[in-house]
Amino acid sequence: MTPPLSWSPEAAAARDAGRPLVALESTIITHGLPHPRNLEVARAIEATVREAGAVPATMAVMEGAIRVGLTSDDLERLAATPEVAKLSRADLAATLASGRAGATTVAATMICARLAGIEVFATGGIGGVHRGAETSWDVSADLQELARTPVTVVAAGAKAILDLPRTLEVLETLGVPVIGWRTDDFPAFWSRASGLPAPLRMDDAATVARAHRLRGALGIEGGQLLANPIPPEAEIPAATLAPLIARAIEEAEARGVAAKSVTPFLLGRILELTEGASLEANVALVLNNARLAAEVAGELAALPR
Ligand code: PSU
Repeated sequence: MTPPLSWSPEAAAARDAGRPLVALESTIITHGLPHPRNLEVARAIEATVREAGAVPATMAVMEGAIRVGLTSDDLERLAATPEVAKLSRADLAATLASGRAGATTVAATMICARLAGIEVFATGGIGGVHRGAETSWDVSADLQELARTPVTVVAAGAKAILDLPRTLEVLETLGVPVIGWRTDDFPAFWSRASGLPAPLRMDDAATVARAHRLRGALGIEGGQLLANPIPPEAEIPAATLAPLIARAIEEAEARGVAAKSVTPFLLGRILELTEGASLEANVALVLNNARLAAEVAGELAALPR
């Protein structure tokens, strides 16, 4: 059985012409951003990739196929559909088999990108080790996927709602290269710095692209996390956010929010508690990541396979 990939005309044309492609996820649209802003932002992310010289391929599951690139109508439909499944490695095949629609998380988007031959993917922030994971065992499948699937993920670090020191520990254990983009400090999503050192640092996209290909050549499985700090003018200082994050986590615990619902719940509460400021920061950092991913994709397209 061949993987059921369904390419958009734009993405297929780019593939056939050997143009640089950037994979994008759909969970950020369905679970990360509020409707109707989610549609506007999804379009802005795609436009940013195009302006930076690459072609966007937003991934989603629809009608039994993995969509590699969504048409404008598909994107509109997905952004407006409530209760879309949030797909990771565990449920990707099952959802395809059922014919139901699903949005791809970082983990699932990496799998789809690899199947489509796309080496770089832009998102907001990866999932990681949740605070209190020593009792809840809540660790995002995104971390394991980075260890297994050869895709370079451009993100503003891991979301600041997480336990960032433990997230970095797990990435180290799994052998995932965590590369600070023009920074020595691991970014904290809405804030530029977490106060934790980024294990690696790179300052030019050509080196990121070469390192990606070299991992493959060396037979080292897995991808890379390119940690790109939010632009300075858009950041929210970590000290402003800390008490709001703590409050949102307390509320999640009190309400018994668990598993896949934790991240969307916390993002939603922090949006309310910051009176929308966290959303503007989230948008700014995603667009920033889309631009950098397009640059890396351009460098990858220039390298021999
Ligand atoms: N980046 C954002 N917003 C999001 C996400 C990423 O700016 O909502 C999504 C990604 O799909 C990521 C998921 O895989 O959050 C993490 O969810 P969890 O912690 O349940 O693994």
